[in-house]
Amino acid sequence: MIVNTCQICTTAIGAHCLTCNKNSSNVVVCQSCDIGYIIVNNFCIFACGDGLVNNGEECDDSNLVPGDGCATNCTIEDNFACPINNSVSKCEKCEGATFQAADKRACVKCVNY
Ligand SMILES: [Ca+2]
Repeated sequence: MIVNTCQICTTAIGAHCLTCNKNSSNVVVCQSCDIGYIIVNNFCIFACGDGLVNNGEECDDSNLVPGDGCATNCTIEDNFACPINNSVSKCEKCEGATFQAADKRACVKCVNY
């Protein structure tokens, strides 16, 4: 039996579960979560800080410390660059004659004209 209303999912499983169904043991199982959340042990937990760049995150450097390039909500902070890879984000500050690229994935060298 497919159950896909938010109310049923959140009542049965907890907040942030968007879709769910019942397995053969009649247990409600979460199928998908709000953006920024991942399923762990049938609960949707906030995925920012887990060290993986999940759906809805620009970066994830395994912590929730502001000022290191990846903010507490897993967005890239101003004047930092966080290259994309599938593992932990390693952000660098754009210092010297560099500036943050539009996609926030690299520091771009300033060019003198
Ligand atoms: Ca994450």
